[in-house]
Amino acid sequence: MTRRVLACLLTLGLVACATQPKSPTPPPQARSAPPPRTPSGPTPAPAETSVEAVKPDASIDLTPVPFEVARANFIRDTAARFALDPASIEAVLSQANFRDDVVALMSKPAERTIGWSEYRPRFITAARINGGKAFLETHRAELMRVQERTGVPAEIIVSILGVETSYGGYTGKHRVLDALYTLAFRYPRSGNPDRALYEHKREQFFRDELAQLFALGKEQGIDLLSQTGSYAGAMGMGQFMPSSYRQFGVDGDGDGRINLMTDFDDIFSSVANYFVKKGGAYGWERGGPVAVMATLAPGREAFNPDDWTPTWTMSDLAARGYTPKAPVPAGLTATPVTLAASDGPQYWLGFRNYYAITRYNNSKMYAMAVFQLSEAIAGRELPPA
Ligand SMILES: [Ca+2]
Repeated sequence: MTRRVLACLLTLGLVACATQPKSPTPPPQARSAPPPRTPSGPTPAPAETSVEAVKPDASIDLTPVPFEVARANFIRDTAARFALDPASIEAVLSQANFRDDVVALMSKPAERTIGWSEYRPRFITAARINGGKAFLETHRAELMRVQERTGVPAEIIVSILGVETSYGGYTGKHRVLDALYTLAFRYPRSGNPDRALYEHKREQFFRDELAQLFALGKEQGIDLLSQTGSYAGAMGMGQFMPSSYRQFGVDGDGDGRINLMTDFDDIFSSVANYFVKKGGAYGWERGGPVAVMATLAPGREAFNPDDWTPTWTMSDLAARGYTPKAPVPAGLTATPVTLAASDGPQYWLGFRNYYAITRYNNSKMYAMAVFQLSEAIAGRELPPA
C-alpha cells in the first residue's frame, strides 16, 4: 500500500465506482496507478479494483497471448474452477461486447491532486447529509439490527452507501458482463514498459473477477446478461466486485439469496461484514473510535508511514510530537494522517476502524470523508476542512 500514491490520486471505493456525471472523485483503490474516476459526486472506485504494489518480477511472462487462446483458456479454467458447464460460459461470453467507453474510462489520466479542503466538499454536501439522515430514518429498524449484530454503526453503513452510490440512486449503467469482459481481455495498455507488469496484473485481476461473476451468477441466480454496475464491474448499492460479493456477501434476511441490488437487509449486512472481515486483525472493532484530531508539536515533522495499518502506540506517536485533541482509551494503536486543510496541515490519528474504512477504498481522504459524513448524518458537528 503505497499511500503516497494514493494520497495523490484523488480517490477511490469498493471497486470501481459507478460512473457518475460530475466532479472528480477518487480512484479505485489502486495504489500504483489509479484507475480513472469519473466525474461526479462521490463515487470512488471500489477498493478491490486495485492490485498491490507491483514489483518487478522476471518470472511473469508478459508476452501477449492471442485473444482466442486466452478466451478458450478462460472458459476451460473457469468451468473447472467453479464446476460450470463450459458451453454455458461460452453461450454467455458470445453475447459479451468489448466496450470502448470502458477502455476510455479506465485509461483516463489521473486527475490532478487535490487537498482535503477541496475533496471534502465534493463528498460531504448538504444534500448528501440530508439524504443520509432520511435514508437512515427510512431503514432504521434493519440498520439497527445490523449494528447490534456486527458492531458497525448504522451511520457508517449509510455513509458508505451515500458516498458510493448516493444511497442507491446511482449504481452504474454499464453492463457488468461487458465491463469485465473488456477489462479482462482488452485492458488498456499505455505502451510504457514501466507499467507493463502493472497493466498485466490489472488484466489478470479483471479476468479473475469475470470468472467470479460466472460463479456468482450460478450461486445467486443473477442474470449475467442484464446486470449493470460501474465501468469496473462493481455492483449494487455498495458497489461490490464479484469476488467481494462472493466472499463478504451475507444473506441478511435469510431468504436463501444474497441480493446486493435490492434487498436492504442483505446490503446492510454485507457492507458491515466487509468492514468487520476485510481488514483482518484490523477489521472493524465494536465500540471503537474511528479517528481523532491531533496537534503536532512546533518544529516536528509530520510522520507519514507507508500504509494505513494502525500499529503505532500513543507513546510512539507522542515521541514523534503528536498529541490527540481528545482522550484516547488506553491500549489503542493508530496511524497518523496528514490532511491538507484550507488553513494548513491538519493532523489526525486513525484507529482500527479508520483502517477498516480504507479497505473499502484505499485513500486517506476517502476514509475521512466516510467518517465525517457519518458524523454529520448522526447530527454531530464537523471540524473545519
Ligand atoms: Ca437475502
